[in-house]
Amino acid sequence: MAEYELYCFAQSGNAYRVALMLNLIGADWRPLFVDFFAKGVQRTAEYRENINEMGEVPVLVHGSKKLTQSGVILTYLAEHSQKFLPRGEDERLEALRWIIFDNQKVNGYLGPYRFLRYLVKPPGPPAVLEFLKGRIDNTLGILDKRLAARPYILGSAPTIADLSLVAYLYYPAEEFGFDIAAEHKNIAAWLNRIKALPNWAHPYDLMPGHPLPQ
Ligand SMILES: N[C@@H](CCC(=O)N[C@@H](CS)C(=O)NCC(=O)O)C(=O)O
Repeated sequence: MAEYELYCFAQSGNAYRVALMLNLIGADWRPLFVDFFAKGVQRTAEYRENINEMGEVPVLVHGSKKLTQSGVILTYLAEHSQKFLPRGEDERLEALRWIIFDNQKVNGYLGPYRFLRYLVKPPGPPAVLEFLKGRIDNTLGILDKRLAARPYILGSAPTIADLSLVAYLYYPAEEFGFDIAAEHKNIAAWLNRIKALPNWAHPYDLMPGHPLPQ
């Protein structure tokens, strides 16, 4: 049995944060497939009772611990591995600030936008998509500006803040209908830097469930 088990599915950027971190730290891990699309497993009473009361992936199992919320899991893995760990109080708080901004606004808007535009049939209402796209453009602009002055979110080294923020940004441009990297040159350079880290892998190669059945 692997040391770590991760409840996940390929299309989930929220789960990708954790899968990527596990790979980058060289952890012994295996994915446990959650059939989100065909069966809505995460919405069943059984899942909520036994796996995650919040009805979400990712869920990380490590020994007797079962952790949810990617920001919590990344913090746990960083502390255990001493890798991608923000150092000192200022860095810790700064990483937390960006992880919350990410959860609420960067991937918090990109996730639902991609879901309503690409993953559900028929797609969501145009007015909702237009609202989300406006919010996405604004938050990506903030992220791009942050990265103009430094190679990684906190400075010269990658931390869990970077691994959180990249969560949805490697998915194909056609899923969003616009090319994030082409439109934001500092984000593009940062994505390439993270992609060059040893053991980086694409979400569709790390987690089960891609491609979706037609
Ligand atoms: N803030 C959470 C977000 C987790 C989340 O929203 N996961 C999605 C999949 S990408 C989910 O499981 N949604 C459940 C549902 O829509 O029923 C985290 O970072 O872990």
